[in-house]
Amino acid sequence: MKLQSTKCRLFLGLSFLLAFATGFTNGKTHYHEFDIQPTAVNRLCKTQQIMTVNGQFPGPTLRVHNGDTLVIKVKNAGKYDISLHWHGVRQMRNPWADGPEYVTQCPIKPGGTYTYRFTIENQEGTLWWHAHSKWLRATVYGALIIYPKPGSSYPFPKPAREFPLILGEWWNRDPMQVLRQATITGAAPNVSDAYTINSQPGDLYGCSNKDTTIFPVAAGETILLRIINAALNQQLFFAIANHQMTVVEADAAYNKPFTTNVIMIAPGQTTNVLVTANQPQGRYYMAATAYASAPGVAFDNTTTTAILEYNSCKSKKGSPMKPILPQLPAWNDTNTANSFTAQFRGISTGKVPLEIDENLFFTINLGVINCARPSFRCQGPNNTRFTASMNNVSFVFPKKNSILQALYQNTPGVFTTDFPPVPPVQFDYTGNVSQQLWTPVRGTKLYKLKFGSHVQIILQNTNISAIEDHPMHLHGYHFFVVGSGKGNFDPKRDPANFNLVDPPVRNTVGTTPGGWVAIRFVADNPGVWLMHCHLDVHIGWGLAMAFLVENGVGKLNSIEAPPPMLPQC
Ligand SMILES: *[C@@H]1O[C@H](CO)[C@@H](O)[C@H](O)[C@H]1NC(C)=O
Ligand SMILES: *[C@@H]1O[C@H](CO)[C@@H](O)[C@H](O)[C@H]1NC(C)=O
Ligand SMILES: *[C@@H]1O[C@H](CO)[C@@H](O)[C@H](O)[C@H]1NC(C)=O
Ligand SMILES: *[C@@H]1O[C@H](CO)[C@@H](O)[C@H](O)[C@H]1NC(C)=O
Ligand SMILES: *[C@@H]1O[C@H](CO)[C@@H](O)[C@H](O)[C@H]1NC(C)=O
Ligand SMILES: *[C@@H]1O[C@H](CO)[C@@H](O)[C@H](O)[C@H]1NC(C)=O
Ligand SMILES: [Cu+2]
Repeated sequence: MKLQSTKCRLFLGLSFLLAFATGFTNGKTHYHEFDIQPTAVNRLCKTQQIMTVNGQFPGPTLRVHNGDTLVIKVKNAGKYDISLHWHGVRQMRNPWADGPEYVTQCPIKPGGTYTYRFTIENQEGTLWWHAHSKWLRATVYGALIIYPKPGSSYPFPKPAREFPLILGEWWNRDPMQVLRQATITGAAPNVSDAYTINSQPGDLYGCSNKDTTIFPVAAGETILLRIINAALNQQLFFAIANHQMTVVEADAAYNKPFTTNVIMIAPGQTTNVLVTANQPQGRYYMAATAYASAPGVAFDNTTTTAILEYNSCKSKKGSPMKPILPQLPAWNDTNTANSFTAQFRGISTGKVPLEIDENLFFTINLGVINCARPSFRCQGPNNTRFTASMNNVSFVFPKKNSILQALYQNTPGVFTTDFPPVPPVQFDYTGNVSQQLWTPVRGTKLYKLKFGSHVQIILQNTNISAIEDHPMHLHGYHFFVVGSGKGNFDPKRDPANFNLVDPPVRNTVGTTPGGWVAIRFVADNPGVWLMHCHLDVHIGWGLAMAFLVENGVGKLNSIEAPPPMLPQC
């Protein structure tokens, strides 16, 4: 007995030392195998082959606690190159696990394998994972739920039940073919045929009746919906008939709770809401439809539904009662979208940087490439090809290597570090922009940040070819959203109105159409980190850039060594 307890103490001491040395409290390690495979599914009266993980659509839900480690072995049994991104996970010093193809890794080729290994450090809430290769994320996505550390709890009463609620977008075609066609013609890609909730379009579409997603509740209880917008190209409004939602968390950061009838959620964002079943027993539609901010730009104007179903509401004869539809805002209701977003107030996720070392100003532009003469490849407006840029640089993803591998191996010729900190030309960004400014330059340009620097970025929406809300996502970080406004940012007047007290924390933020948004963060995570519009149609046109955050002093402030078996390009 005595011997055993000494051994035990020794073991405890050792594991404590180990945890201390690696900088983590010891969480659990979760092992998963993700097989990327073609899978036949039936939607909208049609059976179609799509790419999935393990044949599941949506893909597997990952459930972990803050402090846990994930080891995910990805095998590509599909026909396309692929990589996976763990959206919103900070990946401290570990950009190797971030996933965007040609940025932090070469894609996993058909038949290939790559193991992502990463630890959740000081994050809790709802995140998600998705393919980060071309348009594969249309069907390759799933929820990543991070519970508080064992022994700690949510900053709100524990809900009776929890559900992931993933909004998606469905084409009656292989999304890769939709992208391919647009890439050839230079025109905008076809809009989707349906939106989905947990991969089901719902019964407002033909032949989706029996497959509608049901969320069961018991009268009186409060449930937590972990809402994720996994749609490829569309911001969405979401509402539940006769029920209010209390927003408690977004992008894995808690906020001061507020109550609303409708939420607006952009691709890349997550929003956790509490819903109390305080209505007469019954069935209530939950519905999502487009918030399409750009006048004149085609969009999918259909509505997806799921059903909030009180347990005892099935009518005696067995045929369920017809649900009530919620009222959703008009597709162009920017005021509702903005006033929803404006309600977010953060609760302490670190300190807001007050002094700024890097004062950056990035324009977010659509644009066109003029063609010498009309051709099959120039089917954009007025015989052009669509393009997009930040600070007039249209981002080119390298092909021969990933940026991070090139950085690590010191391979020249893959990227440059001359991304401009401010627009090369100043103009009235949100006014009537001269067509001479519409065509950007192309390049793989990064912006270098010193480790630990305090960064502010003004993301300025522009009216180059169209005014549109772009949800901008930054990898490897979450950031404080300290301000936003209409028109052109005014560096003299606007900073006085910044919220430096309780700004919300996000990893994806909209740039209001014809306006600007200001974000701040501390560059404490060395690596190569992509920043891009989360409308995939715009990434393909070049609406992206990347940061190169330099190493700090010492091993614990430097990029870790790459894992074995990195895919090669
Ligand atoms: C796009 O839509 C057009 C018009 O409906 C159709 O002819 C074309 O086949 C579609 N292309 C793809 C790739 O879905
Ligand atoms: C949706 O689009 C279709 C086809 O363009 C159009 O006929 C219909 O009026 C639109 N509906 C709404 C609600 O905008
Ligand atoms: C939204 O579009 C409708 C036409 O569908 C139009 O009547 C209305 O004025 C628009 N609202 C805004 C705020 O632009
Ligand atoms: C169409 O393109 C031509 C040639 O580039 C240009 O002169 C003209 O202004 C353009 N018109 C519009 C409406 O964009
Ligand atoms: C945006 O530019 C277009 C011309 O491309 C112009 O017609 C429109 O008035 C501009 N919008 C604003 C708000 O100035
Ligand atoms: C972008 O650069 C191109 C090439 O120098 C130039 O023609 C265009 O006017 C620039 N546009 C802007 C918005 O800076
Ligand atoms: Cu965009």
